Amino acid sequence: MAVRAYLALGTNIGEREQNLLEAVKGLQAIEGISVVDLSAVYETDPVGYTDQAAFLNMAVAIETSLSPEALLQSVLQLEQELGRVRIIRWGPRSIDIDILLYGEESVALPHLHIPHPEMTGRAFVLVPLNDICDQTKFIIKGKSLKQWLEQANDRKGVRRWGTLNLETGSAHFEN
Ligand code: GSY
Repeated sequence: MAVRAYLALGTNIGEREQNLLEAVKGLQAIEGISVVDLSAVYETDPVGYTDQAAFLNMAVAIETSLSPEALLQSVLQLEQELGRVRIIRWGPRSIDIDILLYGEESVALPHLHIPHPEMTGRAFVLVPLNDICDQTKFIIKGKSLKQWLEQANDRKGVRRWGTLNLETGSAHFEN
């Protein structure tokens, strides 16, 4: 049975919109994954290590027949195939793909935690996710995503940038 899962994509090295497009196309090409919705693309101030370039972030909804672990392996492999470059921990990277939600399941393995443990404090994750996800359905650490979004204090650092069109394989910059 297919499960709806949500992924977060981020990039701040190279042709950022191309990196996102390649990642979405790559996800679509994986057996057992069907991309069903895309958020808008947001330009976001770096969080954590702040002395680095702005990111483009977005969220992707998929339907998947893969288990959480198989999904993680597929995503890690895709990052490698896309030539993921990450210079330092918390630093610049060409593509990052994180599993945020896998249905309403919780996963607690040494190498995989779902819901993603850091998603509730990151406006660069919550704002895109809000485009494509029912914000009242998922309760994480006792609060709905709507509540987490309302209390996210770095929302000003998240600006709508444009959209991706999977059918035409193009990015549309809005400003
Ligand atoms: O966790 C993903 C990598 N990352 C990001 C990001 O994707 N966006 C923003 N705005 N800041 C970030 N800091 C890190 S690390």
